[in-house]
Amino acid sequence: MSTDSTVLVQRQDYRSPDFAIDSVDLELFLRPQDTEVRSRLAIRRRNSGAKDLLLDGEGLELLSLSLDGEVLASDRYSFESGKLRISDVPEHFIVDSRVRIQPEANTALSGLYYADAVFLTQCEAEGFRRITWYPDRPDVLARFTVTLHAPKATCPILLSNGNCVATSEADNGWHWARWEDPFPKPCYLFAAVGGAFHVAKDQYVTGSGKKISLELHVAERDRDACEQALQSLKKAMAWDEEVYGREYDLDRYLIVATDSFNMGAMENKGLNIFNSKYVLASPETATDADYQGIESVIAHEYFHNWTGNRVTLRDWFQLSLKEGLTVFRDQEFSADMNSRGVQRIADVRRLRAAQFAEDASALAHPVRPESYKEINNFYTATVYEKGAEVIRMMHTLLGVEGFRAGTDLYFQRHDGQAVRIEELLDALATGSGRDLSGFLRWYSQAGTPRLKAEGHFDAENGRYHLRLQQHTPATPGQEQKLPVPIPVRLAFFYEDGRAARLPSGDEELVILLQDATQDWDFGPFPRAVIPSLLRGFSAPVLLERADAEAADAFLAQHDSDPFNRWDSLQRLAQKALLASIANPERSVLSTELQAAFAAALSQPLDDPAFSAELLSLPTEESIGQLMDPIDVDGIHVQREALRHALGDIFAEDWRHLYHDLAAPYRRDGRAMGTRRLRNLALYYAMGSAQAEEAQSWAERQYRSADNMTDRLAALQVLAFAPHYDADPLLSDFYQRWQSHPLIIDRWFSLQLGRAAPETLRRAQELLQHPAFSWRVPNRVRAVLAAFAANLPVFHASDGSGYRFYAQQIRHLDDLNPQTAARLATVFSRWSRYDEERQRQMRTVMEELLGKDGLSRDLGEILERSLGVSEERS
Ligand code: B3K
Ligand code: ZN
Repeated sequence: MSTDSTVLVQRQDYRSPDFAIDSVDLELFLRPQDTEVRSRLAIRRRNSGAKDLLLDGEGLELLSLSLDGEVLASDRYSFESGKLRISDVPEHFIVDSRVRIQPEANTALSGLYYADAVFLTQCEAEGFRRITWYPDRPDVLARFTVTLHAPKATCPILLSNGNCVATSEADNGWHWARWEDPFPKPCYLFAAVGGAFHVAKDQYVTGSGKKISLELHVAERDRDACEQALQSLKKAMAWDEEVYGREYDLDRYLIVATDSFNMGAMENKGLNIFNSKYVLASPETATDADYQGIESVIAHEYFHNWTGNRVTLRDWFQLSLKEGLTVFRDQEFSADMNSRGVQRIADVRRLRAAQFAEDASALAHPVRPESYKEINNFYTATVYEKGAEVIRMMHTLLGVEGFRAGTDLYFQRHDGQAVRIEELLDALATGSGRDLSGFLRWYSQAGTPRLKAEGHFDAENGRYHLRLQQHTPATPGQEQKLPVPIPVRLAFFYEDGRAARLPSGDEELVILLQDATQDWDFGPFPRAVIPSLLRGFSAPVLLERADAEAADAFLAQHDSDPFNRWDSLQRLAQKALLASIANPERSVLSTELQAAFAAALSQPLDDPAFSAELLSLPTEESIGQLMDPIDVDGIHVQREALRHALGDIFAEDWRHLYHDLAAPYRRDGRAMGTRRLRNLALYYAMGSAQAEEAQSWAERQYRSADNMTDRLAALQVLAFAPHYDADPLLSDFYQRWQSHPLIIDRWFSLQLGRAAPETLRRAQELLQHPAFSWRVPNRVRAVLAAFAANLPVFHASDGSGYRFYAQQIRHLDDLNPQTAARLATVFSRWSRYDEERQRQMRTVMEELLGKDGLSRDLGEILERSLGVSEERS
């Protein structure tokens, strides 16, 4: 391990920067193996006590260094663990440096890299130090001028942040372009791109009449797959004006798509760089879910222009200040563009799957962590998704207008600044006139609160008494927990399913639980009522109702809140599954569940996407979260049994749905929901006694589909079916789509879904396939993440799944530590399994920890997972 791998950065150690950077002039001479970076920094002292200047750098070959035009003598500067120290600097001065870097050898995809004949950058969080010597921290804001030089033939397009102010050609076939960004920014928002692209252009006119040129840069072969991204961008721009009063601030908005990217996308000022998964779509190549992913990620990066870029972070501990708020904004945008109820269900499903699991693992941490070794390890579901839930709770309490008054004040006060989460909370509180101080605890306390609800109807006085109690279990390093403010949205129903009005005339209200225990009293009501609690999932907690049994059966049929109706039905299914896992003799289909399914199937199909949600089985992961220890095999067997039972009992419904819902391709919400429901019917039919017939439906659907959603859904049910030989169809699929990397990613994953021992061999073979590449994170994830998601195979009792997976992580860590570390987080949940599996998971982690040249990224994840951070730091 490198020496600085043990440096623990602590939030409380923050010190404001000693020097300010007034301007940065960068000049890059782009060559794949040997790029020269010239930098001129105009620097000013801010802290009179500081004598020496410290700059960050990583993997830079220093070619020259001078101060105010004088080459620096070797006794004026020194190197110390990733830093360059220049001693005794004056008040104002200029530092010129020249360094050499190697973009093609950069497989970590952080800093400047070269992939698919394109030069790209990724600087968040600390990639800029891999490009030049610089104070690489978010609270140093500077004005950037960037000149890019490259051969015109291979790099006809040269892009950076802001406005292009000059271009010119040289005699040797090279050309250059100069870009100026008028907005001072931290270096993590710097971007530069050089390559050949097709440019899809559009225009957006802002509310104040400014014309913005929208330019999407994609590979030539993808020229017809740009429409969704451009439309989504225009919708997001209009929405941010309408809902937050925020206009775009540059003349151009540039997006570049690449297949080689560590995450989803990056919000660099005026020049977003995107994983092509979140840009490219056509009906033949993209699924409905892909279309929605594009809409949401395009919006997310666009919204960062105000929440992240114009107002940025003081330090990396504040990451959720931009990410939690921006996720909340993109969730609300998607809810406004699509069905609000279905959106909320999808968001909570993701929160529970990723964030609740994180809270229950050795990696549990607060939304604002207290320390880190590698900040890239904290781009987590907790910082993003739980962070968004905390914002949502405050939005629920303040209401639309109060919240808007708060964000207006936030932008007015902090535009151009680098701030903390406190500044946001203070602006929301002052702007709305409400006290939000208790919410800071949501940022400092890790763990998922348990919310216990007990209540009864008092027939004497017609009142409903409700007692709410909260308790947050201990998490690593945080034994004692205190109460947090929990907004609970609730409504009441009569036993005939009609909504009960409260004396105030409202049908719904929000109460705020602040203490460990609080009591409420509602009514009077003319007759008995049943409450619907935590509607819309108004707080990120685990709700335990004393009357769950009766309430779930009732609410699964009658709740008018789509989220709660869905959640009640899910709980009925989970309960039935847990009972039959514990006692495999009993039938897995309970009466309540059957009744709820029958009700869902007989209701009119106004919202087919919502019907599909109601009728979907809980995931294996979500059932596992309720078990201690997790019985992966039992879960899989019983879930398949339940699928089979529902497939048989409602065989006629599935058959009708499947045949009646067939329709030519359209792409509105209703058509997408209809496809989803129809493919769900196919899924149940394939798991039932009519499987053989359903198989022929699926084969026909695979061959004749006029869109990728249906084609892939058909292929998936066949590929996952235990006794079906899907290889002929899989090779047909490969032949058809081999020139489309995003589809070939699906092809890799599809082969790893079958819960059978031979899946391990398939995974091994896929790593040898000519189309597999260790350098492309999408491809690596297509195999490894899909493998880990196959619970019976990954958790095979002989440990073979763990060993295979760990071996690949070991290899990947040498190339791309960030992606290796992220994939390794699945092991952090080891303590949730039986003792033998625990031992096997710990063993492979311990072995990895001893690896030569272990990265700081992977090292930190393993140490925290094993609970050995103390000894090593
Ligand atoms: N801000 C980037 C994430 C950067 C991740 C660095 N490891 C994308 C986003 O959240 O919008
Ligand atoms: Zn973000």
